[in-house]
Amino acid sequence: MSEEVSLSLDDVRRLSIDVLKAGCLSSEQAEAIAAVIYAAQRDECHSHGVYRLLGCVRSVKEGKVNPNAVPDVVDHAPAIVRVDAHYGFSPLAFERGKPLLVEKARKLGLAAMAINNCFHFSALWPEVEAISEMGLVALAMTPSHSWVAPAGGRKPIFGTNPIAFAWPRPDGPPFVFDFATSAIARGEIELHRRAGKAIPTGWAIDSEGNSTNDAAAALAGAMLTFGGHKGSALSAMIELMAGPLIGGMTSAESMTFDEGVGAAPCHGELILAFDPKVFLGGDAAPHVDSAERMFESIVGQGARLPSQRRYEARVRSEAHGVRIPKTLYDDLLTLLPR
Ligand code: NDP
Ligand code: PYC
Repeated sequence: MSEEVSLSLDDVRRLSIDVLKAGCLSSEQAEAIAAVIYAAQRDECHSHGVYRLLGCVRSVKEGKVNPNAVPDVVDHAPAIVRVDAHYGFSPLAFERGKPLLVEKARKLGLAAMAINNCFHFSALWPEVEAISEMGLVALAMTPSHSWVAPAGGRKPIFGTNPIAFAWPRPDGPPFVFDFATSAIARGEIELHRRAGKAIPTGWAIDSEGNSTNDAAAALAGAMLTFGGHKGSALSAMIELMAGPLIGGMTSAESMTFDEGVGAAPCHGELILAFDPKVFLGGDAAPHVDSAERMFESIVGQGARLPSQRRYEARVRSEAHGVRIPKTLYDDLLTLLPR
């Protein structure tokens, strides 16, 4: 078993902010980024927790990211908010645009937020969860870099393209799912490589197009979509809706823009918010009840809801803090001023 370090959640927040500020990010950028990294580490989403600090700092050092970017929020159309992230990271752009998105969704029943020109490294669930905490249903999607082969092909053209959904519930945290349309997030393969662990069959092929269990060969080859042609079609939809539809780069264009420096992907993100009260008019209670009956019939047969593991991890981390590999902790310490 590899050595681990125990951290309190306050340590995680402080370490994240210190590393990001030492990496030259403005206080506002650093705090918005640290908030999503903190949430991911707390919920034991290791591929998007403090590990991501390494990539954020590298992306700034490579000169691609604007570390002082101040996003502009534009009231573009009755149902559309646009946020220009000005080549900063996405979390601050999301934070700045969210109030107008929520206001529009409450007024019209359905509103969209298009974020453009952002570097994107984070899990999407903190965003949809935040919108659902305001009583709205939310859907978010984003491309990444072209790492994933389409079903039936061998050359990477799609990103790992996550899609996340949240549904508010009356007596507890929302129903949330959030997954890559590749078989697994690329960050998870990177963590396997760091730990010297084999990856399961079905995640990726090597650069010759053969199935591989070697994480490094997978990262050099092509990742595979989840569910064959179904994940492939969903991934194409995300490329289109969070790419050309909003005037953003596709994953292939983001990869070209990167020029091989290995920065976080740069593109856009699409977030949709729906207000059930506007859809339903008068009394929403029967519809809330029917959703709750569906959740009951899932858990009632011993299946679990997506995010249940995450919510359990949250309670555990809030009580006991978190543990991260010592090798990762040591790598993070090298980014702090001596
Ligand atoms: P997983 O394949 O682990 O799927 C995650 C989702 O499925 C979660 O909602 C999870 O809930 C749920 N889930 C897992 N197992 C079960 C089960 N047995 N029953 C019910 N639900 C289950 O994650 P991925 O590797 O696909 O993605 C991980 C993260 O990577 C996501 O947060 C995503 O946003 C992020 N990502 C970000 C990208 C970007 O460009 N910014 C690109 C790609 C991924 P739970 O958490 O409770 O286990
Ligand atoms: O894990 O696939 C991934 C990923 C890409 C961008 C951010 N996370």
